[in-house]
Amino acid sequence: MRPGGAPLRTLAVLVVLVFLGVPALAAAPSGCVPQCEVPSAESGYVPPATVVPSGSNVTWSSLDRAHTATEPGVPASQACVNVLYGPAPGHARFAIHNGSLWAQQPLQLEKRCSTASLQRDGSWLLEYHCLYHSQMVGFLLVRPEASP
Ligand SMILES: [Cu+2]
Repeated sequence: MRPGGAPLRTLAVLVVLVFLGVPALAAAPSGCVPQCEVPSAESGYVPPATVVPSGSNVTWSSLDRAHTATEPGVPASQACVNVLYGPAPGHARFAIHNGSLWAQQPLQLEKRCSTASLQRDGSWLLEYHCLYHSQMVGFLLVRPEASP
């Protein structure tokens, strides 16, 4: 990772979240913004930032080849989310409880997202990336309210 990369990306995601998140959240407080499915390609996750209420399932789908959505900074085997997807979409459920953000993939135990950061409003921000394509970086903001 180049020096200064993380702060720049954090700034970029905040701009994205303010741009698409706030007005849309006012209109639909309990849904995903803009949606709970993240299509992606080697060029990146689309959109790079998604806002979901706690308890939501997020789906990643591929427009080209195999990708992952993986918590960075920890071994992949310990990552709270390490979704491999390609021809078939991949899924994980995100929930806030016990003072942390947790993720659960189908047929796996729920794992704590140790790299997620708590925001002032009680939301948790999780950065994720693709293990195969270093330019693919995404963000998930999980809001504390329960899913409908
Ligand atoms: Cu990839």
